Amino acid sequence: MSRAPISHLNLPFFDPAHQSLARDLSDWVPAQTVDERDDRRACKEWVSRLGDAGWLRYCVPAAFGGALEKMDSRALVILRETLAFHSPLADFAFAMQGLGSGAITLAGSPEQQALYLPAVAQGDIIAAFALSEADAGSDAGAMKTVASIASPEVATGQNSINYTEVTLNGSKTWISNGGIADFYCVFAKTDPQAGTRGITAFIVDASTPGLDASEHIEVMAPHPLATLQFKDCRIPISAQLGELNGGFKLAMRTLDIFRASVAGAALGMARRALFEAVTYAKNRPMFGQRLADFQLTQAKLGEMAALIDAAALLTYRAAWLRDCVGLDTPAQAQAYTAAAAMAKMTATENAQRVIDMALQMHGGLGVKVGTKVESLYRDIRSLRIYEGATEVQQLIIGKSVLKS
Ligand code: COS
Repeated sequence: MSRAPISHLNLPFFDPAHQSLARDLSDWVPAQTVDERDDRRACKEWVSRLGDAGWLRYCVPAAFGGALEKMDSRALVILRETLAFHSPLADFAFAMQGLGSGAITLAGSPEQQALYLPAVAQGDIIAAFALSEADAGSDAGAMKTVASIASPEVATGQNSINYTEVTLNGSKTWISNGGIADFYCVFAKTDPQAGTRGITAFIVDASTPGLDASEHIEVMAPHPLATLQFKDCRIPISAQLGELNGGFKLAMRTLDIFRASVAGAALGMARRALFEAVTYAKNRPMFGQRLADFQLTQAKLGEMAALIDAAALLTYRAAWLRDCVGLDTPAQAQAYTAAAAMAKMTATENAQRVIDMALQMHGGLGVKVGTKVESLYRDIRSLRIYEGATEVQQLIIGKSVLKS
């Protein structure tokens, strides 16, 4: 397998450091052989390898064992694009370490950051982000999981002390890394009447009594995914992440960082599909010539390449806006949120089309289980749904257009 293409990294969005990051990772990934038949075991192995090789250090800031002073969106995009080109499961393992710990990077106390982030960056512990519920996917604010905060008197011999604890009750679903994670960043209602302004984040260690993460969900492109049940799950108040009732905005800010990187993953899969299509078209004899010699094939390849480049430019623009323009003013933050939504929507939708065209070009081989285009066809599908479905991205962009 040749390495993922990197010539597009000459675009002005990138620094020489990004180019060498892509080159180094493009050399490293194809040299890894991971048996991916058991997705949970394989995901743990990818986390461990990505940690040992230092790639997970891009998921956290330098103060806590990260590679760079602050999280760099362009590096995240490049890492995900390159990993997804070779192995969508490796990309998943990488991305979930970042998404699962992102809220701690953004809002954790120094103690929480020191406890979790270096271990995430080493691949020693596995992170997960627990926002969605059965009836609260796109409408994240409609969640029903409740976190009750109380300070019961605890008897200690002759004295009693006041100990503030949080009790979680409810259920989360579609939780990536569910069942293999060591901790979950859980979002729950602390003021159920206050809508999105009544949600708080908490860090819940997987071994906490009252948390059951054993319900694995089988999906068309297998990866670790589970439903979590919280039954009188008690955690100390020190597990609160960020401000009381500030959880919804924290979730949105965390998703904002990673939405541009989902676009990067989609790009990697689309580039791989184009590579497979070109290789096949050049080698497949048909009607006395090669498949690639037909104008119909050339037109399709042209369309695929243009769809990829359009997605790439939006993706790199979003990452560059975050890294180089910043989010300091409301206008900058709004511009970035809309740009990340455009990137995620366009890259995932275009990748689905590109992969479908590549599969069609392969004819019967395209639907044969085990061919690369067949697995890409399944791998890409969930990217149009998770971390904000295409329809949610349209809504975010539309709201931004109206505001501006
Ligand atoms: N950054 C910071 N704050 C944000 C924000 C962002 N990107 N997006 C929204 N907010 C703030 C708003 O400014 C608003 O603040 P105030 O209460 O001070 O007014 C608050 O959050 C609520 O925002 P809004 O009214 O837009 O919330 P909605 O309930 O209408 O939801 C969408 C908006 C649909 C965009 C949101 O629910 C969403 O992103 N849903 C998809 C969730 C998702 O990605 N799920 C997948 C989980 S991971 S696989």
